[in-house]
Parts: sequence; C-alpha cells; structure tokens
Amino acid sequence: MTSATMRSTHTIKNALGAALLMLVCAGVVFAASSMPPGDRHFYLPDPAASKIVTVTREGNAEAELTVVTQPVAIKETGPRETIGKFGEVYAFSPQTIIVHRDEPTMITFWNLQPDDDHDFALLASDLSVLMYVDLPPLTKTSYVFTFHKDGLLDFKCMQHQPAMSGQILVLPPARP
Ligand SMILES: [Cu+2]
Repeated sequence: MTSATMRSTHTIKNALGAALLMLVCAGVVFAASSMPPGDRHFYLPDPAASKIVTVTREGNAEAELTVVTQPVAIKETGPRETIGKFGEVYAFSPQTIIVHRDEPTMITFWNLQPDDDHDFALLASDLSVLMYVDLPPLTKTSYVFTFHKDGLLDFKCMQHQPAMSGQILVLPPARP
C-alpha cells in the first residue's frame, strides 16, 4: 500500500467514523424523543431540511457563540402583577444571531434556570420546523450549525411563546 493510498484509506475511515458518530448523536436525540415530557418529539434536520441547515452535536467550528435563557418576569422573583398579566416571561439572549453561510458555527445554549425546561425550534421561511431540540435546566447544550442559504430564519422556545423567540440572519461568506 502506498502512503497516498494509506492516507486516503485513513481519510475514508475518519469520514466513516464521523458519519457513525453523527448517527450515534442523532440516535441520542431520537432516543430522547421516545421519552419526552408531554408529547414533545425532538429531532435534527432531516435530509430535506439539511439543504437549508446541517446540524451536528460535535465537529470543528469556525465560529462560536453563546445564547442564554434569560428570566424576564418569573414566579420566583416577580413582579407578581406582570406575571398575572403576561404569565412567566423568558427571552433568549441574544435574540438576533448573525452567522455566515457555509461557516460551521457552534451555538451553545445555556439554560440558566434550575427548574425550567426550554427548547429550541428552528423554522424555515415557510414556517416548517427544521429541527427541534430540548434545552434541559442548568445545562449547556451545543450544536454545530452550517447554514447553506442566505436569509433570515426564526427560532422559538415552544414552551414560552410568543416572547421567547429570535431570528438568525445568514450572511454570505466572509471570504468568498
Ligand atoms: Cu423556554
């Protein structure tokens, strides 16, 4: 075996390993869907949705950012009148995320609440749900997103609507 052949075999093995890892990670997400609180069903983008955005649990990222879950008006701290009128209010911070197309970007969600579950649903422009994942209490949850189309996508925590929402703006690559 020439060293070039060995190298390419090695590359194929790495690619297979990465594919296997992605399957295992996807399996973890799907496994979570079989025991959701209520009837929540979690999933990453399917092949059709992956034409808009590819999402993996791990991988090399060229950009990273953190999104926290911010309490705005909650039962523990009030104000009581506000909660009486609006219910508990949370927000993603930041609510506007700007990324470059084709640049793998790791977004880590910090659920800061000890006793409140959040989730993350990413919506296509036709409002179909591209992915839906859980953000458990007091947990950092990371995904590597690679967006394949320029434009604006909405995201939501389905449990705290309408306030807990945001948008992702996908810009053309920084280095064409
Ligand atoms: Cu929430």
